[in-house]
This record gives sequence, C-alpha cells and structure tokens, in this order.
Amino acid sequence: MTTVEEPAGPAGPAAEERPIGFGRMKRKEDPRFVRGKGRYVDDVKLPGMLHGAVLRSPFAHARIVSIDTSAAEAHPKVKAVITGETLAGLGLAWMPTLSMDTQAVLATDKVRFQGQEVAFVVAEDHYAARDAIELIDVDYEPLDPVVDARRALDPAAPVIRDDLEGRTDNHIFDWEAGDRAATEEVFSRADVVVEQTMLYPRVHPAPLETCGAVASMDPVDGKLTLWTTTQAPHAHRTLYAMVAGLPEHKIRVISPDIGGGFGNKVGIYPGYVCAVVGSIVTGKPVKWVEDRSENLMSTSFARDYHMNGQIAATRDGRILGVRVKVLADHGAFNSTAQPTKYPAGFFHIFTGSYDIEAAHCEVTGVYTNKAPGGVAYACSFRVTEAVYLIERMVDCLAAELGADPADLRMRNLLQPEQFPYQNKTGWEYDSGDYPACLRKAMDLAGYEELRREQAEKRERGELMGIGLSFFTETVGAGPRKHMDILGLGMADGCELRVHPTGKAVVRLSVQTQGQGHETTFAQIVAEELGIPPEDIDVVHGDTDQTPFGLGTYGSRSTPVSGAAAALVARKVRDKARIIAGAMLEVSPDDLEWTKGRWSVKGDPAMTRTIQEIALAAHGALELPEGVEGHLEATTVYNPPNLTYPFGAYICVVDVDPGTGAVKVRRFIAVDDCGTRINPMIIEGQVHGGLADGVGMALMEFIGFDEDGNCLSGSFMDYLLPTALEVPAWELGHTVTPSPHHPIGAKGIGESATVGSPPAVVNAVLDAIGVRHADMPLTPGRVWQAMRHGQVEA
Ligand code: MCN
Ligand code: CUM
Repeated sequence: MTTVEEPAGPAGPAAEERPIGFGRMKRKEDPRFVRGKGRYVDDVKLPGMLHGAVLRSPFAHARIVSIDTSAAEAHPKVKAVITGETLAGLGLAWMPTLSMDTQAVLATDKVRFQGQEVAFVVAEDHYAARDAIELIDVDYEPLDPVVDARRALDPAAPVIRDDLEGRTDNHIFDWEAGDRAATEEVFSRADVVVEQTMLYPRVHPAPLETCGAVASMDPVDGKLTLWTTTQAPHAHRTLYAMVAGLPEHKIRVISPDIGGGFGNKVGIYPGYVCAVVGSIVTGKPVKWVEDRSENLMSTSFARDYHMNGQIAATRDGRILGVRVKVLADHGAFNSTAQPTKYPAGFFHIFTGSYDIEAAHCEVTGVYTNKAPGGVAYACSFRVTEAVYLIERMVDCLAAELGADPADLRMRNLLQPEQFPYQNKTGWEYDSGDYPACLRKAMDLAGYEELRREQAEKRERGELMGIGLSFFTETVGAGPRKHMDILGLGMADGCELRVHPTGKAVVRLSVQTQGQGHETTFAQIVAEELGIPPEDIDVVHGDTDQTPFGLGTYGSRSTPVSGAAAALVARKVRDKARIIAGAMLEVSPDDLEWTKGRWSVKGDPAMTRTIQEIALAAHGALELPEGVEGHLEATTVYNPPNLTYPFGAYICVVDVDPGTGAVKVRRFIAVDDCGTRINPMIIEGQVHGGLADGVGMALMEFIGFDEDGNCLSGSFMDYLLPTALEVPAWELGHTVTPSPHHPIGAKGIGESATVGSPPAVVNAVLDAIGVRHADMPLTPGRVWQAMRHGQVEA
C-alpha cells in the first residue's frame, strides 16, 4: 500500500504519540479479535438452549399442497416443529418488510423463491434439527417461475404475489425523479446522444459470519432477549414490538460482535422470528444460525438493476443531460431497505459529479421468483448502481467522441465555487473540489505516462487498459422530515457520561460490524473533550444500554451518530465550563478552552483539566443556581442534509488476449470524506471496498437457471476476490470538510465499493476496445466480447 501525506505507517504511531482526538490509532477492538476473544452470536451458549433449523423450498415457484410434520415430530430429539400454519395461529405467518410490503415468515400458500422458509424445527442439538427437517414431507405443485425481470410485466407471466389482494401482475412501483421536459429539451439540441443498456447484476454481501439469532423468552418475567446479527438493534426491537405485539420494554436486542454486515444484516429474516417463536413455544432459549448456502440463497441480495442510459452532449464534449430507465428486480417480496419516500433508494444521484443541464430517471420495480432483499452490499442505497450507470455512460460518450475519458471528465466536473450545488434531481451536494481530486489521482497514477505505455503495447498486440471513475455519494440519512424507515425517523441519539475519575462512556445507537466504531467514536469524544480515547468506552449494540437510533447502513454512522457524539461532547464541555468557573471562582465567560482544560483568559496558570472538573462535578463543590451535579449529557441528532463524499479512481489492467483473463495491475484511489477521524481505519474501509469492487466487476454474481434454481449457493460458485486477485492499493486523499457537519466528516464506509466497479469495467473495456459488456467480466465474457463485440447478460 502506498499513501501520500500520511505521517505514519499503517501500524500507527507508538503509544506515547497516540492522538488525543483524530489521527492514526490502532483499533481498540482488535486485541480481542486477534486473540480469538470476539463474542459473536454463535458464541452465545445459554443453559438448556435448543437449536433451530429451517426447511427451505427446493422450488422457485410452487403451490404447497400439504405439509406432513409427523415424522419430524416423532424424532426423539425434536422439541417443536413450526409451520406457517402454526404461525398463522399467532398472527405471525407474514411480517412487514422494510419497504412496507409483507413477507412470508414460513410459507403457507405458495413458495416464491428457491430457498424460501417453509418450516422450522427446534431440537436438542443442531444436528438433530438438521436431520429432522429432512423428515418433513411437503407436497409441492410446481408453477411456472418468473426468473428474468424483463418478463415480469409480460401479461402472460404468472402472478407471483397472488397473496396480495386484487393483484393481477408483478408490478411493484413506478418512480421518477428529475425534469422530463427539460431533459427532452436538452436532448433535442444535443449534437451527440449515446445510449447504452446495462445490467448491474445480482450480487451478494456475503459477510464471513452468516446471519443468526439466539432468542430467549423468560417465562417468568416475560422478557425476550434476542442476541442477533443486526446492523440496527433499535429498529429491530421496535419492529418486533409492533409485529409480535410484545411490549417494547420487555424486548432486549443485543447485537454482539459482528463478522461483517455489508448491508446483509439490516433486515429481519424469518429465521429470527422463528427463533423467537421457538423460544416462546418451548420455554427454552433457541439458537438459529444459517449456513453459507442459506445465506447466499435466501438473504438480502444486492443490485439486480436493468438500466438503459442515454447521455446527451455537444460535439466538443460538454455533457448536457442524462436520462435513465431502470427495471428493478426486487425478488419475491419487496424488502429492500431504503427511506420510505425513495423506492429506488438514492439512485437519483445518477447525475454524478458533472455540471449538467437536465436529468430524468424512471424506475419500475417488479417481483420475480428470486430471493427478496436488495439494496445491500455497501450500496449507499442504490448509489452504487447510479455511479456505475453514469461512469459507464461517460466512457461510452468518450468512445463516441474519440475523447480521452480523463479529459472528458475534467471538462465536465463541477467546479469548487459551485458548492453547495443543487443537482438536477433534488440533491444538495455540500462541498467538494472535484478537479483537484481527479488531478491528484492522475498524478499518482502517472496518467499521461500510462497512456503512452498503452499505445506502445497496443502496437505489440498487448492488451492494457486504463479505466477511470469519478463518484459522488450521498450518505448520512436523514434528515428525519424526509427520511424514515417504516415510519421511524432517521435521527440518532447519543449519551455521554464522564465518571468522577475522568473516564467516560459514550453510548451509541449505531452498531459496528467491523468499521471500528469502538475506536473512532472514542476519538471523536477525545477530540472534543481532551480525554484520551483509551479512557473512553464505546457502548453500542444493546438496546437496554443505548439510546434509540436507526442503526448502521448507508454509511450513516459518522455523518449522523458521529455528529451526535461530537455535539453531546460539546454539551458536556459547556457544562464543564460552568463547573470550572465555580472551581476557579470566575465567570464562565472568562474561561477559554484548550483541548482538555478550561483556563482563565490571559492567566493560563488558572486552569482545570476535564478530569479535575469531572471529580468536582461529583464532589462537594457548590454549583451555581440551577446547575445539576455530575458530568453527562444526551442528544438526538437530526442531520440538516446528507454528506457527499467523493473520489477519483484509476484502474490499470492487463488482459490476456488468448484467455480473456484480467489482471488488475494497479488501482489508484483518491478519496475525500471530509475531516478524517482515523486515517488508518479509513484506509481499511477503502481497501475492503476496492476488493469488493474488483470482485463485482470480475467475479461475483448470483445466477439462476431458467427454473429459478440458484446457481451461486456456495463459495465455489460465488467467487470472492482474495489477495491473489487484487493489487497493492495506491491510496491518496483530499480533504473537503462538510460545512454542515459538526466535525466536517463525511461517510467513507461504502465509497470504494460504490466507486470502483466502473473503474475496473472501464479499464477492461478500454483494453479490449469494446463499448460495453456486462459484469462480471469473467474470462469467458471478456473472450466473447473480444470476438463478438458487446455482451449483455
Ligand atoms: N471514518 C473516519 N473518518 C471519516 C469517515 C469515517 O475515520 N471522515 C471512520 C468511521 O468513524 C468508522 C468508519 O470509518 O469507524 C466507517 O464510517 P462510516 O463511513 O460512517 O460508515 P459506517 O460506520 O456507518 O459503516 C457502514 C458502512 C456500510 S453501510 C457498509 S455496507 C459496510 C461498511 O461500512 N460494511 C462493512 N464498511 C464495512 N467494513 C467492515 N469491516 N464490515 C462491514 O460489514
Ligand atoms: Cu447498502 S449496504 Mo450498507 O448500507 O449496510
């Protein structure tokens, strides 16, 4: 890895130079992980705990004629067999999805995708539960499945959701953004219009830890404790309360250590609900943890967007407008996660980083006989698809105009003086210096030299490609007046308590899955209060211990909860000022703050550290009228706007002309996430995201055959990139603070996953001289593209 302008290497500075605030610092959580002391859901073992297993549908679409559970019930180790019928008796056969649809917890009438949950067995051990699901006899009557979204609206297509009243087709929603008439107008006067159809294929977040839950309903006090892999513990608790009719204060959701989420752990899966019901009916704790195939085949997928883009420009390369039509495949139940108002998430940021005159998009969502979910996998709520669309379109335009893709981008990027910038579909970009960022990436890459090398290689018949992408994300949902999930507003609480000895605990509503929150949130408080991060404990992932908030996804933790943490610390600092005034017998107005202490202006010897103030706040000191003792505060942060991280990526590939195999030789990523809390963690986030991007561009794909059988149910078929497929990343950064965020920070958690796939694809297509081929660019597809031109999936 190469970095620019970072003072220390990845290991971070020695302990004595550790920052009290922002800067490189090793992760506080890592000592327990590297010692194997992490505590994941599967590590939870309770006395008398039983084990659940899910029976899943072998068919993509079939009517359930009958279910015979007698043999399974007769198994000596089986304690309960739960079917949709059992659940229907409790009013729990269906549950609401995050998109206000309903999803079968256990199928009663039909199965609608391969891998759908049909029955749940609770047994003394995991093996007995798995054995017993084999004993359940389900009589299915197979139905014609809808596998290709492009066939879903065909009048002859079978209706998948006949459970929904009055439904006669597979249509879910139509949604549009931008200005159709203005867009038509700019297209009518354009010199050049380029059109391209592309599929962002179905991929999967594939966290190393699969999803699972341990449910324990205490029959005495009626309290349900649920250890579960969730990115949003509070939202889950409220939903369990609403759906199951359990009192919310009698539910405790604990999200322990999580082995990767990537969006996969945002929603509520039938297995969680079954574990809860299993515990209620047996009176014992019930553990359910899915296996790899279950995770890949049945939990939240990502993407599956069929897009048709058109870009209009002048002959000399000024982009005038963009319009897009999308067919969105949402699977069998519409359970995508996104703020209610936006059924296509934030796809309408597809205008990208360019100064264009008009834009319009139409998105149609349809049901298919595939696993539900969607908008997972470091997606920033469909920003991934939007960035891919515009960055491929710009390259298509460059090809049409015979322009250099870097020049064309540079020519059309928004200029620093245009911020805050109102884009043509309703977003207000907060800040940026795009040309500086692109220039930096080009300098790091040695862009001009690379083009010369490419030209020489071409002469020798060698296929080298250089691909660019420039992305703008919108992350950090709310504000709450525009953004909610199932009616829950997207704002986050935060509580901070400074103990008498000056150590502190900060309680968050967001939940880390590997992003290092235990470190970075301590650093935010440290920056504001001057208490060393080691002395600040970060508590999260337990609804009994933390304030309400909507959780971690859409890279919202830093933009929303990070702001809350800074503001709650400032509240504590303000209170500390009053107490310091009382201690020093001066007016608080006469005090000034330097990190970690309040001092009398002009008399630095008259000073009290935050630790001294904390002790006094709990002591005998007489406090001014109306000032309560102790040193703590709470806050709820409702963001005024989202944050707009951006970046310029350059990928260099070599393609083997004989096999179509792609070697990613270099990858240069310059990111701007505003103020950088912990550069080492940021780099880790970017490394992971870049690997994701290479994976999606070249290898990852959830495929189906024409009967709707999932062809990607194992890591033998669903290929994840390893160290062998990725290069040593070359990172750089620029810093454009967000003007509305208390510490100027923007999100970073999804930037690289969002920004990198188009750079890789653009590089491969540049190497082989083909305008478009759909991901994943496997050797077979590249080979086909080299021979036959465009390849669409
Ligand atoms: N950070 C920073 N300075 C900034 C911005 C962020 O130091 N200016 C730090 C943060 O404080 C945090 C990390 O970088 O420790 C990521 O912050 P943020 O961008 O706020 O993203 P979230 O914490 O909300 O994480 C969510 C994001 C999403 S949505 C997916 S998907 C994804 C991602 O994080 N899933 C991940 N990165 C992941 N990384 C790991 N290891 N595991 C996952 O499941
Ligand atoms: Cu869309 S994947 Mo992340 O937002 O948890």
